[in-house]
Amino acid sequence: MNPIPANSTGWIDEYHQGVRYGLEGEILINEKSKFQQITLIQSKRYGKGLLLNGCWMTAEGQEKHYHECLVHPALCSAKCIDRVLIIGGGDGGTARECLRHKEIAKLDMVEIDGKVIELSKKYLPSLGGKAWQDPRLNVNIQDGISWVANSPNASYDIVIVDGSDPAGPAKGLFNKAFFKDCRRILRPNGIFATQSESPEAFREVHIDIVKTIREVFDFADPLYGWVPMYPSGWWSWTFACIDGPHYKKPILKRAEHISKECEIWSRRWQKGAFEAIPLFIERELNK
Ligand code: SPD
Repeated sequence: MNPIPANSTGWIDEYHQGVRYGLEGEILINEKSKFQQITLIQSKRYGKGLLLNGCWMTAEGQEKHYHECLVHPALCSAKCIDRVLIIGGGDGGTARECLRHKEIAKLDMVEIDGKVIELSKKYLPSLGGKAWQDPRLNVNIQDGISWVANSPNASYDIVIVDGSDPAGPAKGLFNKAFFKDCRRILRPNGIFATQSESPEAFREVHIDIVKTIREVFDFADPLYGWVPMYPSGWWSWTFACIDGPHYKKPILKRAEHISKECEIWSRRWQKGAFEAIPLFIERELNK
């Protein structure tokens, strides 16, 4: 776990070997839940922010860079989006973006750490916004891995994994057994989406995630964008399907409606982001 010292210079950093990624601000809350160290900060530049085990998760002024890119490639492209599952996502940002889609009838969200939800509602209310009151949202405080393992076959149109980094409570959200269960619970035309780390700061981890998803799903592709506060700023999300790369073809009417209120995501942005695969990653994936 990364240390979070309330240091004298007012910089709050995520530390890795030889590098650190920081925002200037002050620590509001720094407490240990049953699962992890939860830190909430007030930053000078990007509003309030959240770290788990010393790693950046989100900040009010940057969350759209992450949540729009995780949610809309899947939700704008799948034929049917009646039943949706989010694993993780305790700050509420992923649920908020999902529930902008009126075609969703039921959204199950499974977050292992109730404390993350409680503190996000209090300190980051704009992330969840109206989603917390939406009757379509069904929040479950429990382990996402067992939720997926116990869900019936073909029970969801969309499965979104909004976990933290592959260590601590989120470690089991990146292995083959978990991805296999995600495939099993997807309906035939469904789309799976997960955050898949940085192609620069965590190159090996990123490659391993994409390769593992490709071993499980018939179609899978990483999409590249930016979350400036995350390690290196360069980030990725990976989408997968069983019967064709549906995530690459957003439905025009739905996409136009959704992108009207987006900051980052649009059909055009998405097209470029799938194409923007760095050559070193493409070589590794083709080996
Ligand atoms: N190091 C950042 C990994 C991304 C984790 N998910 C962010 C949660 C935002 N809902």
